[in-house]
Amino acid sequence: MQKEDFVDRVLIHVKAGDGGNGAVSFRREKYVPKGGPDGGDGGDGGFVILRADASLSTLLKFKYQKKFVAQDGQHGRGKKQAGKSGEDLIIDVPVGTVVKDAKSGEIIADLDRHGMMVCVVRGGKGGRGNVHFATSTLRAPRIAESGERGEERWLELELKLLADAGLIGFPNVGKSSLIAAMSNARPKIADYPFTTLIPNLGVVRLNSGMEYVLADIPGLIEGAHKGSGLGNLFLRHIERCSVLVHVIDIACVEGRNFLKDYDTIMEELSKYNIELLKKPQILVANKIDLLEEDELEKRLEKLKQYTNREIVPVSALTRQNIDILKEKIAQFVGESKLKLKMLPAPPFEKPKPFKTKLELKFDFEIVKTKEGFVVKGEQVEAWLNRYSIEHRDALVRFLELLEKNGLSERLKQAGAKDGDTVWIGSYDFEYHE
Ligand SMILES: Nc1nc2c(ncn2[C@@H]2O[C@H](COP(=O)(O)OP(=O)(O)OP(=O)(O)O)[C@@H](O)[C@H]2O)c(=O)[nH]1
Ligand SMILES: [Mg+2]
Repeated sequence: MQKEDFVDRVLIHVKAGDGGNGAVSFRREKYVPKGGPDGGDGGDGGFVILRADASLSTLLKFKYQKKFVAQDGQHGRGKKQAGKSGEDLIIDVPVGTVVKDAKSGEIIADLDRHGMMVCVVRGGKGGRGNVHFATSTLRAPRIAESGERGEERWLELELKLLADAGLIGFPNVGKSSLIAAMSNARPKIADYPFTTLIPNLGVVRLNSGMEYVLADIPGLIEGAHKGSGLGNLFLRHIERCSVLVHVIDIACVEGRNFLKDYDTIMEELSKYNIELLKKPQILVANKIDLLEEDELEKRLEKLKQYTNREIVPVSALTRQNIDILKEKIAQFVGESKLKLKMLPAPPFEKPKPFKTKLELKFDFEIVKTKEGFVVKGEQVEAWLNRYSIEHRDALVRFLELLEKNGLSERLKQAGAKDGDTVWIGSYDFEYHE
């Protein structure tokens, strides 16, 4: 498996808020027996929005939460009071997350900039209150719109795991042992060079909740930039890490010279791509458990003088200073992520709330059942959802509309006789020719 194949993938379900219903209400004043309509509008449902955040590195949090629901809009009330709109729900995902519709596989967005946002489901439009329905002939309208349901869908989130930091160094210095001590990765560890043949990724999590992705990269040797020991392949992976963690065997178990080791690795980096030397680099002196304290001090001092870099002495074996190293890398990763955050995100425009389109001319079916004749159709459902026909004027208006679209004629064709029952939604009436 190549590093390109380390993919985090999760399915989540998102639902936007429903719109609130419009109110049917009439003014009540002293000495005015029947005031005009004053039912306010329902609020719009909240949207669900995904936002890229450079401080995140993985999709792990979605293993624990998969359902996301934005707030509903509130219903309208009397005295023309509009219902409050539902709050939008913003879900933060790592930069680099590709958002797909889980059903169709269609790519909705590629969130590759910090702060970039995409609306994945629209809140339902709030219904209008009866104030909007007064006309010269209908002064006290008992009719209002219901709120629309918010959209919902399953999403697939996919993230190519890119290592924030990479462990580099000679073979056998303890890179795999270190990633095993710091993260969830469980690579093969053995006392011979070139144990690791492909990069391993691990997620390091700190007590603060911060997390980053660490790569264990196979050992480099002299001539790596020319391809020795597949080094050029591994150097390509190193190019993609923002922080380098350079591991040195300070105990020099194989009679190595740690200063020379340091130089060799630095030279291979620079020969492959001089830009690699500009990456933030932490020096890790591993295997300190093998040295007496005096000897260790002497060697660390020498290394410091020679490299002029910050050094973290650790032991992957005894875990001494592992937590300090985790924090140190986190600090470097945090700084490099800060730079990512400076890049401007493309502008975000929130779409309009969702509202079903209602047609004045439409077709429908008459289905004969034991209970009577049922009027059915997509637009019939849409109209019934928009207007609750327990309000008298809404019912009258809808029956008129159905009649214009040929209701009586269709019922007759279907074999309806005087006295038969006809169903429209939950409303039933008797058919007369
Ligand atoms: N005493 C001691 N031994 C260690 C320490 N860290 C690693 N080792 C040993 O060093 C050997 C090599 O460790 P690995 O983690 O496989 O080294 P590597 O750098 O991943 O090696 P390659 O994959 O070959 O590049 C193993 O025998 C480890 O047990 C340490 O801190 N102290
Ligand atoms: Mg290894």
